[in-house]
Amino acid sequence: MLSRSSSEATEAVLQTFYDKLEDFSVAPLWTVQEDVLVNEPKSKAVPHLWRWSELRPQAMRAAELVGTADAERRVLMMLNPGLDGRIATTNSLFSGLQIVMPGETARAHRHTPAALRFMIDSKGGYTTVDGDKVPMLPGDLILTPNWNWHDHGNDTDSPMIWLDGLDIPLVRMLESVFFEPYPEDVQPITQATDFSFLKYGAGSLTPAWQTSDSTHSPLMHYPWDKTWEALQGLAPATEGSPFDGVVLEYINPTNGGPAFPTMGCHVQLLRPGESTKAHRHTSSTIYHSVEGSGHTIVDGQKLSWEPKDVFCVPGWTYHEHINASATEPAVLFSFTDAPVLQSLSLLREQAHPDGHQS
Ligand code: GTQ
Repeated sequence: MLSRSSSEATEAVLQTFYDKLEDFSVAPLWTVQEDVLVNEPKSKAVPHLWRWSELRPQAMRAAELVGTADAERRVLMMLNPGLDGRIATTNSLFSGLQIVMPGETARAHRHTPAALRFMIDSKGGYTTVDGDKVPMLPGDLILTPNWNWHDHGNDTDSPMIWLDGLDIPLVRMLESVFFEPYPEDVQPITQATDFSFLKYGAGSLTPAWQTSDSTHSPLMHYPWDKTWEALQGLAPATEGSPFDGVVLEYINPTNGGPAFPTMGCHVQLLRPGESTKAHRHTSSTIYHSVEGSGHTIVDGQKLSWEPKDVFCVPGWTYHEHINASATEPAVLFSFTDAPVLQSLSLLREQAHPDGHQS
């Protein structure tokens, strides 16, 4: 009969042994076992809300003080207060507020972190993505996948401000960051304007003469009018998700997959007075309220959002959304690292046992 063994070693003897082990760059697992193999995840990131009313003036101030010749990208990073200054908004995701002033360009470059832009304020302007000039109007989602050249330009008379979403913390952790400036400030436009939208924007009608085998969506532009039309059309006809209301994913039109292998994007409509049930998942999420006001309860904490605010839900924290208005819908855009967890068999989801948090 085999059994678990005991030892008589004293604390002092053990400590001497542990100190000695350091000489060989090893350490005992058994003293830290419970820190490593936790029963369930506990993110160091905390629920947090960034107010548009506070950030917009700071972005305008940044535009006064710093030019795009000095700042490769004029971005105010949203740093999670729980992450000790790490360049991260949740454990794996980054978001920032980028501003491009009338007449400015942000020069062409490419990098391995993938980026998405959700347009907040603009009367036009564009991002060129690998030769495709993509217009940017409020509510538009624009993708700049891993290693695609991109430069931003504002040829209007009003500031462009948008939400950036990148997988920077994940790519840094994987030690796979590469960056390259384009030889010129602005890359040439090699396609018809908004070419990816012309080619793939119909969604259910895609080019039949070729296949796309890229791991990201070949569609770089998801214009707001189409998004809004889809939400408006569907909302009266269905209950939607108990956790997210009428929630739609921005998909890769060629295979139904997420926008990027590392990040998925969603938009959701909460009907007037709607409150969702609470759930949690190992993926983390960054939200931006497109319109409407309400609150999201995250880990028992109430985050009250107004139009254009940004907030984050760390992984494995219960959350539920409430549209505070009795008459107006609320719309939230969000992005998530769920595709990463999904592809590694690490995506878990759990409904709150009581339906709602107390
Ligand atoms: O627009 O290319 O928020 O390179 C961070 C890094 C945006 C961009 C960010 C970037 C960009």
